[in-house]
Amino acid sequence: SVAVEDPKFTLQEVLDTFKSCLSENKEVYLEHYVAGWLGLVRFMNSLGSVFSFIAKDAVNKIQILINHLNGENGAHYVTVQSMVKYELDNQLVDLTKRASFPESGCRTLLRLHRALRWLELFLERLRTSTEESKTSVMCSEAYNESLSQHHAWIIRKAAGTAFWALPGRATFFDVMNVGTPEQVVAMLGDALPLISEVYQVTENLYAQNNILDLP
Ligand code: 1Q0
Repeated sequence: SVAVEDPKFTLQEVLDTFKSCLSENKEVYLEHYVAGWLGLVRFMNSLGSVFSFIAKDAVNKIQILINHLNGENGAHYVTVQSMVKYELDNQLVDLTKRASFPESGCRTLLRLHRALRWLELFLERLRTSTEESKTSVMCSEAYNESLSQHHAWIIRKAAGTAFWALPGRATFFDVMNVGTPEQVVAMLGDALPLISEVYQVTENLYAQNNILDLP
């Protein structure tokens, strides 16, 4: 189970997974992308059960992508680039409304991709925060600047409520299991440009294929 806690698990390892996502010619390996998300979900689960409705949706989407990867057409799902090409070339994506392909790789990954932007904004705030900074404020600011624009009112409401239950900055730093606050800040400084690059490569690919608004 992905919820099992491993005491040796650190946020550093999770963020390193995103580093291994990018191939030499800037393709995004789906296997590592999915592994990165599984790691993030483990961290979210360790923050408390208020977040389980969020974790559950993330796990559902991760599982859909794993099923594609392990399915009979798995060879087409090695990279996000090959996935997009394969699904679009074979009309396996609902472009205007959800109908025949509610679990296309393209629409499923798009949800995680939007959440990755939230993560980038949140971790950047955490990196530059002071001891007095409130995680709930950093989290909701990051959310309002990114994911919330894609969420219905009821989801925004539920997310906003969950943010108030976030542990404080010190607990966050502890749970990351990276070391002193200075080491956390340094680690985030190293990792963020890589997350940002994975995000940007995916964003450009989706923009070029006109699939940034998949239902
Ligand atoms: C740390 C607190 C986590 C806060 C996460 C912020 C995101 C809030 C999102 C709330 C909505 C989730 C419920 C379901 C929404 C779906 O409707 C939506 C659209 O999907 P669909 O199929 O209906 O079109 N789904 C999504 O938008 C996907 C959302 C996935 C969110 C995954 C966030 C996982 C983040 C984990 C990182 C946590 C740890 C960071 C570092 C902590 C270090 C200790």
